[in-house]
Amino acid sequence: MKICLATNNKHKIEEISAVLGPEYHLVTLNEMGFDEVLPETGTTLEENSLQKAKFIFEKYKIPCLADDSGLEIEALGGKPGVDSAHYAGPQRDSLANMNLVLDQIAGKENRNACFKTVLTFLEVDGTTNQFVGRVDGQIVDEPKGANGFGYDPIFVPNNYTKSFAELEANVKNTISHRAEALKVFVDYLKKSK
Ligand code: ITT
Repeated sequence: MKICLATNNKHKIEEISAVLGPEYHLVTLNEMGFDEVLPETGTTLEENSLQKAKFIFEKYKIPCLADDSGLEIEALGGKPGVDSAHYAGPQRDSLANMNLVLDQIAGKENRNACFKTVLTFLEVDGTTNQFVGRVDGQIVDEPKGANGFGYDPIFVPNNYTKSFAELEANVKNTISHRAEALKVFVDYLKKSK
């Protein structure tokens, strides 16, 4: 079965492809000739994930997998959350986003945070399922590491001392929010065969 990855984020494509492995026939939006911005006007990860999957499905009518993810910081009441990509403004700049978060939690003792992913899988007959993954951790004082993307340099997963950006990709891809959601997705695919 061909599955279209309904995302324009090349880091997500790399991570999803690495976790799923070669037995899945994944097709990117780029390979489909799609080069527009995906609509994301919802107020939750679930809504945005569903919106992206539906948008691509309606265009191409093939099974679609969309990913909406975000970082939730306890001391900020769950922000940046659904606004993670454009927290510091429409330029969607990761460094500016991280700096804003670090400014906002400066001096705060509570550093608890989690990353969440909501995957939406929309099948040719219209069947729609969502799969959720979460990883808990701490926000550090300064960005560290060069791997990964987005907020990875300021997030240290619980039971680790290195940030997601310092850990090797294969470690992140074993314990991350995205990996957790993908495990549930794979279980679903295996059961529905
Ligand atoms: P698509 O909508 O095209 O999938 P996007 O980058 O806009 O790509 P999101 O709307 O899900 O994706 O934005 C989530 C933002 O949260 C993303 O841009 C990163 O800044 C951050 N993020 C998501 N997953 C992350 C991860 O694994 N590590 C670090 N930051 C992440």
